[in-house]
Amino acid sequence: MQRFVTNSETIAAISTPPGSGGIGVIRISGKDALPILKAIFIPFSPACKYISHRMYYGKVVNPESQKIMDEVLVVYMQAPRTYTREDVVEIHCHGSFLLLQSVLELIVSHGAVLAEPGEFTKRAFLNGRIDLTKAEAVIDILAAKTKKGVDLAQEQLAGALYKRIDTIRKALVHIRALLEVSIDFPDEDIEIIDYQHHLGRLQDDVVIPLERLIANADQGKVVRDGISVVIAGVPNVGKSSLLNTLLQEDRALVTDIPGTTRDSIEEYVDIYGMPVRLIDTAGIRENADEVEELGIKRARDLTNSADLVLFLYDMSVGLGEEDLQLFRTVAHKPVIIVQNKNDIGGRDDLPEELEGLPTVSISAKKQGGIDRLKQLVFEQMVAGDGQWQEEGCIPNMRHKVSLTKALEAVQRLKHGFANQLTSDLLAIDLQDCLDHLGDIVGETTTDDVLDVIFAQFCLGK
Ligand SMILES: Nc1nc2c(ncn2[C@@H]2O[C@H](COP(=O)(O)OP(=O)(O)OP(=O)(O)O)[C@@H](O)[C@H]2O)c(=O)[nH]1
Ligand SMILES: [Mg+2]
Repeated sequence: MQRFVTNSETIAAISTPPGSGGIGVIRISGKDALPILKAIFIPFSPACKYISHRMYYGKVVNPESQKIMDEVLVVYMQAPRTYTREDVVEIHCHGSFLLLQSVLELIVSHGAVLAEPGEFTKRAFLNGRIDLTKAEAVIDILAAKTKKGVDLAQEQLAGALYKRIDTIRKALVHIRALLEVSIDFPDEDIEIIDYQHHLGRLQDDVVIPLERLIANADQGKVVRDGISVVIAGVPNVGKSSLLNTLLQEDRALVTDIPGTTRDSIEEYVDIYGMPVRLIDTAGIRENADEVEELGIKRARDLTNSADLVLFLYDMSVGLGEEDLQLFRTVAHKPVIIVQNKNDIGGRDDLPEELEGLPTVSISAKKQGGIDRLKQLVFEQMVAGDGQWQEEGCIPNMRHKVSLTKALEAVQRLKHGFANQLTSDLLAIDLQDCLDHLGDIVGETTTDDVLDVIFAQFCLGK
């Protein structure tokens, strides 16, 4: 099913980020893009013929006041070889935000409407240029926090997920075609439905690929969204020093006074290409003052919701009773034991309670053992068989919901085949499965879901 935009207005927006830069780009899309350009742009070369995909140099002039607004480069791109598949014009102005705003106002006064966030990409989707997984990949590329995130989003933009879904759908459509033959000739006295054969095909071509994609979504979630890692420990063990070392910047205050960090501090760090939300917390101890107590409460809450805890203690003084008490409050979480201050010696033997846990000895101050620590964090993040890494394909949570529903439908379908139900009954579950797969690529997705997806975009994209 192909969707088409009906009654589409010409839209315009500033497509470069807010703030000032060397240049700023205004994008216009729709049937009036070129007439609007001609109304406000005067080319320096009289030979300018607005050949598609060619840049022209000239000035933007307000036709009423004759005021010159900027010297610009413009490009007209004729439909359908454009981002939206409509006529598109880009005006490359100087990068002042106020200037861009006034040029945009001029464009609007000539008949364009301001684009909603994501509206250019939405039109690309509605005009059939990209499927929904690719549109979402554009969001992911814009939002990616690490190189790895960009790589994965690019795979999706190149159609990695779409192709897998499409292969599954083709298998189902093939079975549906065979079923339809038997619906058309119900009175023929031959057994047209080869139940056993279909069962095998469903298992190999539909169930197994769906299960793999769902597993990828679970395991790969960390690459997409990152994980939160809390640094926990009693006061003065070097939590803030570790945050600074991992960030390679003096972000948190470090002093030898216990209780320095009163409120939690969060920063993103890149660990082998994975986004990690690293949180330094107030040292947890008894008998803290009122303000510190609030920080400690927050530290406990953050630790409880973290994906991974770095439990830090000072190995130069050894693991004390206070450390052990704190450890017991985090022991139910995935934990890495971090023995800090190894530059001033100490003992690295651990009580039985902590044995067998991933452990690393470091010096936050002298930056020793940090690579080993990063490695341990990375291993915790990518636990599992790492299949998604090979496949380069990680469905997001929206996809996962639809994949799971599709899998449920195909399980019912298998049940139907096993019980040799009639073809018209089988066709219901089969269609159900196809519909859920259609949701992923955007063919059967409802308008309100589409609105939610495209609302995640920034303006001008
Ligand atoms: N020798 C040595 N000193 C360290 C190391 N890491 C931290 N320190 C020192 O230990 C003291 C406390 O460090 P912080 O990073 O402020 O410790 P913290 O755990 O954040 O302390 P609170 O915020 O008070 O809970 C400072 O004087 C640091 O310089 C280390 O690896 N080796
Ligand atoms: Mg601190």
